[in-house]
Amino acid sequence: SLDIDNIQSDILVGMHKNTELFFFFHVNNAATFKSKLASDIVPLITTTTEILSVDTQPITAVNIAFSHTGLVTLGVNDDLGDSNFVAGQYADVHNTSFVIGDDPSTWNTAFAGTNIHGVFLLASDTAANIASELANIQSILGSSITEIYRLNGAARPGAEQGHEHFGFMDGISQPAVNGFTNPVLPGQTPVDPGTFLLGETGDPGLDLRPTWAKDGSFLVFRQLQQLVPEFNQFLTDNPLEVGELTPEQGSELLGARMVGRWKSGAPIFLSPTADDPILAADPNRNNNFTYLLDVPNPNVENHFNQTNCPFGAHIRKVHPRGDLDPAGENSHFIIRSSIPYGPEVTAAETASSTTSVDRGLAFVSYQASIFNGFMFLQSIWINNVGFIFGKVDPTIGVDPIIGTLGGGPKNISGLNPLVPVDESSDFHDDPWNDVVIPKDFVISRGGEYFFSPSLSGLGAIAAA
Ligand code: N7H
Repeated sequence: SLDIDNIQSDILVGMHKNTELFFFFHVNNAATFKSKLASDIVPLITTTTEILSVDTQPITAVNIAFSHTGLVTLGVNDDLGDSNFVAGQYADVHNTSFVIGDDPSTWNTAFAGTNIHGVFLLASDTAANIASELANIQSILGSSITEIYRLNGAARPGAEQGHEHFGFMDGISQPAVNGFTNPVLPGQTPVDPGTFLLGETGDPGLDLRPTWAKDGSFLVFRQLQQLVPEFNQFLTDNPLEVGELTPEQGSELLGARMVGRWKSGAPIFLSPTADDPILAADPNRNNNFTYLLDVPNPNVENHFNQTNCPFGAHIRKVHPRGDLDPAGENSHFIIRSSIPYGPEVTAAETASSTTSVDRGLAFVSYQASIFNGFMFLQSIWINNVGFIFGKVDPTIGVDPIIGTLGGGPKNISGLNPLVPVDESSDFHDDPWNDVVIPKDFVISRGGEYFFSPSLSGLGAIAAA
C-alpha cells in the first residue's frame, strides 16, 4: 500500500473544499526560501491521510508544487526524467509535433515564459480562511518570494454545486489506483499507482527518477476560459430534431452529446434520449459502461454506431472505454482535480450572448508522465480529427468541447443520433458531419507544468 502520510492531499483525493486559491510565485532568495520551507512550510502541507477524514482535515488545506525553473532556482538540478516538465508548458504552445492547440496570443502574460517558480494551492470553505492562511504563508516567506499571479477557484452556488460553468456535473469519473482506491466502483479501471506517482509500480520512468522524487506527481495547470453565453446560444440555435423533442430538449440533447453526459452527469451511452438524474447520482451505475456494446442492440459492432454516443463526445475522446485495447487505454489515465473559477453569468451577458466577465475551469491533472497524460490526451486524442481511430467515419473531428482547429469551425461526427448505422455508407458523402460548431467555446489562458513532491521530497529540496 502507498505511504499516504507522505503524499500531498490533492493528488489522489483532491482538496475536498469549496474554494481554492492558486497562488503563483517567483523565488527571490533561494536560501531563505529553503530554510523557511523546512521549518515552517512543510508542517503546513496537508497529506493524503489528513484529507481523508473530516476529523483531521485542516481548516485550510495547503499543497505546494514547483516548476522546473523553480527547482533549478532552488539548486535542485536532478533530472526528473520528464522533458515536457523541463521545457515548461509555454514551450508546448509552439510544439509542432504534438499540438496542444493553444493560441499564444490568448495566454495570460503571467504564464508566457518560465517565470513562475511555484504554486501554492490553498483550499477551504471560505475565502476568508484562505486569505488568512495566505497572509500566514506570506509572513513566513517574506520577501523570499514575489507573487506573479493568482486565480480564485470556487464551486458554483446552490444546485449548480459540483457542476462546471457550462452546467455539467464534473468529478464523476476517476481511475482507481491500485493499493489505494477502496472500494473500486463498477466501471472504474484499476491502474498502477506509478501511472500517477513517480517511483511506484508502473511508473513509465521508474529508472530515471532520483530517490527524493518518489511519491511526487506532475501537476498540469491550465486556466481554461469558457464562453458560456456563446455556448448556450449555439445550443439554442441548433436543436437536434429527433422524434417528439421540443426545441429546448433538442438543444439539451446536443449539449449532452457533445459532452457524453447529461448535465446531471448521467452517461448518454446508458440513457441516450433523456436525462436520468437517478442514474446520474448512483456511483454504482454512473460509470458502469464501455462503448463496446450498443445497449439496445447488443450485436451491433460499436465501430459503426454512434446512436447512443458520438465517437467524438468529450468523455469518449479522453477516455475511450473499450474502443482501444486495454494497454492503449490504461497508460493515459490522469487524475483530475479541477475547480471552476469566475462568477455566474450575468443577466447582461445572457441578454447579449456575449461573455464580458472571465470565467472557466482551473484545470488540474496529475500524472507520472506529462507526455503520457495531459500531452497525449490533448494532442493525440482531443485535437486529432482522426481519433478515435478505426471507426467507420475516419474524420470524427476534434473534441467538441475542448478541441480546436485554430479557433475556426469544427465538423464533428455523429452529434445527431439519426446518423447512418450502416457500415456500407459512402465515406465521401461525409454523412456524419451534420452539426458544425462555428468557433471555440473554451479558450486557453495558459498554464504551467509543476512537480508536486512528497513531504519527504520537500525536505530534500529544502536541503539541496
Ligand atoms: Fe473534461 N465539460 O464540462 O464538458 N470533462 N472538461 N477535460 N474530462 C469531463 O466524468 C470539461 C478537460 C477529462 O473517465 C466531464 O467526471 C470542460 C481537459 C477526462 O469518462 C465533463 C473542460 C482534459 C474526463 C467535462 C474540460 C479533460 C473528463 C464529465 C474545460 C484533459 C473523464 C465528468 C473547460 C486534457 C472521462 C466526469 C471519463 C470528464 C468537461 C477539460 C479530460 C462534464 C468544460 C483539458 C479524462
